[in-house]
Order: sequence, then C-alpha cells, then structure tokens
Amino acid sequence: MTAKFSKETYLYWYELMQLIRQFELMAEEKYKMEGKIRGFFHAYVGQEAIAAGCMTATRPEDLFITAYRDHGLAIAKGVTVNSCMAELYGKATGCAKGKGGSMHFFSKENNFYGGHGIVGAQIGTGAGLAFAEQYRNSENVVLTFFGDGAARQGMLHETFNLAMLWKLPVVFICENNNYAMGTSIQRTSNVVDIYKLADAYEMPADTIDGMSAEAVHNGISRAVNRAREKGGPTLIEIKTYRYKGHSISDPQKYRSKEEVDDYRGKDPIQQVLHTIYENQFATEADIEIINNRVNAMVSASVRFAEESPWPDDSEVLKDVYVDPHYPFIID
Ligand SMILES: Cc1ncc(C[n+]2csc(CCOP(=O)(O)OP(=O)(O)O)c2C)c(N)n1
Ligand SMILES: [Mg+2]
Repeated sequence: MTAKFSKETYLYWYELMQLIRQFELMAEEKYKMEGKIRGFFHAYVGQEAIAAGCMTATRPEDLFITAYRDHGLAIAKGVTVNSCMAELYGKATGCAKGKGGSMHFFSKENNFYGGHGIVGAQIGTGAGLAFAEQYRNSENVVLTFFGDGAARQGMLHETFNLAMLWKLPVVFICENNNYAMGTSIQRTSNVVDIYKLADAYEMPADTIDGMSAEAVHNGISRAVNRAREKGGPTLIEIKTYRYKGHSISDPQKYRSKEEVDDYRGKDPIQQVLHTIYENQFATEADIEIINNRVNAMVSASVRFAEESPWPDDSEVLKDVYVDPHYPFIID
C-alpha cells in the first residue's frame, strides 16, 4: 500500500499505539496475576487507532473527554505512563492522586478531562467544555468520546440539540465497538447506524473505519476543521472493536471466538507496521528499538507505581466537591 502520510506520522502512530497496548497488557498482568491493581478496569486493546488518528488530527490545546475506557486517550494526550500506572495502583503520584482509579484518569495540564463512569454523562460535559471555549473565544475544539451504548442515553439528544443551536466547537465521537457490556448494538435499537442520529438535529455526520489510523485521522480532521472554523459540531461514528472483554471480569459468552479473531486480523498496529515496512520507512531493527523503548517505559511505570506512596488519609475529602463559597471564575 502506498503511504498517504509521512514516515514520521506512521512511526508516531506505531509507537503511540504500542505504548497504549503494552501499558494495558502489563497492567492487566499486574491485576490478574499479582493482584496489585483492583477495582474496575476496561481495556482499550483493539481501539488504539482512534487515539492515534485523533492525535494527529488535533492540536495539544484541544480538549478530550471520554468514558471509563480511558487509558488509551489519556496516554495519547501525553499523560505519562508513570502517572497512569500509579493511578491504577491507587498511589498518590497517580494522575488523579490515586483517588480515581482506572475509570477516572484526569489531567487538566494535558487537556484530558476524564475518565467518567456514568454512561453518557460526559456527552453533556463535553458540550459544556465547548461552551466555555466558545465563551472565551478560543480556537480550541473539544473531542467528546462515548460508546455505542452511551449513544442510547437521553443525554445525547439534549446535548446535540443545544450544541447545534449554539454551534459549539465540539466533535462527538461514538466509538462503536458493537457492544455495551454484553449487549450487541442490534439489541439496543432498530437504528444501528449511529451516525444517522445526527440527522434529527441537522448535524453533519460521518462513519469511519476505526481499525485504520489513516481513516480516523482523515475523518476527525474534517470535523475538527469545521469546529475550529466556527462551523459547529459533527458526529463521527467510528467502527471499532475491543479484543478484551467489557471489563477485566467479563466471561464474554455473548460473542464467538471467530468474531474476535476476524477483528484481530485487521489489527490497527499491524496495519501501520505493514505500511512502514512496505514503504521502507524503518527496518526490523528500527522497530525493535521502538519496541524496546516502549517496554522500558512500561516497566519503569510499574517500578514507579510500586515505589510511590499511598495517598495520605488527609486527602480523602480533597478534590471531591467544589467549595460552594469559592468564586466561580472563567479564566
Ligand atoms: C448511567 C449508567 N447506566 C449503566 C451503567 C453500567 N454500564 C457500565 S458500562 C456500560 C456499557 C456501555 O457501553 P458503551 O457505551 O458501548 O461503551 P464501551 O464499554 O463499549 O466502551 C453500562 C451499561 C453505568 N455505568 N451508567
Ligand atoms: Mg460499546
């Protein structure tokens, strides 16, 4: 396949996707084999091309907000694997000070606004962030991610209505991985093409292949440009797949091994690697250097998490509620 993007772009995509995947595989091992991580844990494995394509289609100042399947997008936005691993371990050095866990990664410095456990709630919060950007007259765009299950929540409709009315600088991204826990998309509605939900609000919409970083980049770029040029929101349905269960404790009785294998055959990391080799952007030795670098970062993140202190008891009520007496200022 001829390359449609630069060598640097493919190598960036490859390393980022590998970092996300190896981070999660390591964390899963620490959870299952050693019991060092507990609580909820939803892996992004299989969906990494979404993070990769969205990164090259946006600027660092653009804001991301997502649901509980949040490790990949946080790492993509530059939240360090050290602070992500520490958060999974519940340590004070975690990106949510060890108080959020897997579902609540957060980093205002990296413009990563969570990490939300209530299905669909972040759709409205994402529009709220976009309202603040519009109010400030900034050029920033908000990428609001949610699942196919979340698309069935009433929140989506109220948010789409106001986002279109006010032409907010937001891109709504449905990561359609075909399942909401064990419920397939066909069992949640007669409308299985989620991008069509935009029609009722005359919102532009698109559907794209989530196993291809190239396709994600192209589709998201169009939507981001529209939002940045004050053209308002877009709904992008990204057809993707999670290789792992819904969460770490899912026996996966609702789908066949053949179906999972079929998607593993379209693996986004392998697709990018294939293009890299075909265009001689890197040799096997170069790729090994990248893999070693990624593995070293992930191993270092485990050491960092294990050596970090637990949060102090005095932290327990901090950052939980906003002080109602604190003046609300939009800076
Ligand atoms: C309001 C609410 N209802 C139900 C749940 C339980 N729940 C957690 S995840 C989930 C499925 C959501 O699926 P989807 O939006 O497709 O996201 P995915 O897990 O596939 O990324 C449900 C029903 C919840 N967390 N919040
Ligand atoms: Mg889903």
